[in-house]
Amino acid sequence: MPTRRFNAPGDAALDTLYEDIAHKDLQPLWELSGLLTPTPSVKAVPYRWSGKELRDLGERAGELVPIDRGGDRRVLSLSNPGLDGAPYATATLWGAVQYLGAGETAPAHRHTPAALRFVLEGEGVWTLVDGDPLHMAAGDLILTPSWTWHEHHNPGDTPVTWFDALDLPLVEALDAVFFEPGDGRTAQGATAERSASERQFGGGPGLLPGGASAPAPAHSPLLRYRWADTDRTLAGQLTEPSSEAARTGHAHIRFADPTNGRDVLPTLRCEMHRYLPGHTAPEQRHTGSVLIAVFHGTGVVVLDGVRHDVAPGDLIAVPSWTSQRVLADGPLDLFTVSDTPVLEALGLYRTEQVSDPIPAQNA
Ligand code: 1HN
Repeated sequence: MPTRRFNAPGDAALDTLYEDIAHKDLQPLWELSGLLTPTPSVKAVPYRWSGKELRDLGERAGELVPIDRGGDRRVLSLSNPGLDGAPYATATLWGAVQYLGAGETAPAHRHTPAALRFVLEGEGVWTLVDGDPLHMAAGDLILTPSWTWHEHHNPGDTPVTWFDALDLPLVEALDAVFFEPGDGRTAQGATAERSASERQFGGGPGLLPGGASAPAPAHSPLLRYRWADTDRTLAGQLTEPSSEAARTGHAHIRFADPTNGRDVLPTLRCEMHRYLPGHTAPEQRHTGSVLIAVFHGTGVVVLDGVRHDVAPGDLIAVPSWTSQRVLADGPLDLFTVSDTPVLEALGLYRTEQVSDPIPAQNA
């Protein structure tokens, strides 16, 4: 029941009106407050999960919990302390670590929420996306777009852990979640060194298949972005004297659909950042939320003025309109995934510089 503000005590006619309104499942706007806030009212809080703890707990789950227990995925979801126990990292983003033991298989299924994987360490796992085997090694980005079949295989003799991100909370809020399990059979046989998607769309910079273009899917047709390419591009930005990256000490790339430059998935933007000590990237905030996976290096991520020491494997939730700046001890490589394409498409993306770009020195 809204708090009443305008009726005088004992006004029986008004009391009856309010009761009748409530009885008809209506609410008077003039009694509601807190709907239109001057800036976003965000429930999720800025938060860091420790990579070491995520690894330890994943390993223990690997020993104690069989892979087929619940959804055929051994996944620890990031549950933001501001979200009342929901298994969501922010209002719109699911984040998790997934642990696949030596010799294990996570069988095929598909769902409308889109997913991506960023490999934090190790290699040797294959994810098949609509039957196309994609090898996963440290630093690789692997896409499993909406409604594509996907299954994971670890034929090696060491467990592999990776970071999963999905737009599940967003798709759930839109009442658009569909899920279909596979038939339980998993793919067998040899896997190609380069996936079909890479052979067609990852041949080389600016080289795309000729001929009439097929109707474009809503996602990138390139499904694996290799670390060697990402690393070389970041290093190239920093060594090119005329680049903004060289001037600021902050290189960043956006993973894009090679056919049109758009984001890799309609709902999710992926980026890789390399910060050097003393860089001058400004403190800023923007609408929409971000998850950060720390890949290489150590430093501090300052969120709404609170310092979070970071190390490889750490995962960080940056809710909407949280001010953010990064301090690097040495080269610091951060993978980020955000819902920015959604905010941009809806005309809701806003950004604000919070302070002057002074060199970001770590204490
Ligand atoms: C999923 O399908 C995977 O396929 C991982 O690896 C995490 C979290 C929620 C819903 C589906 C996967 C997931 C998921």
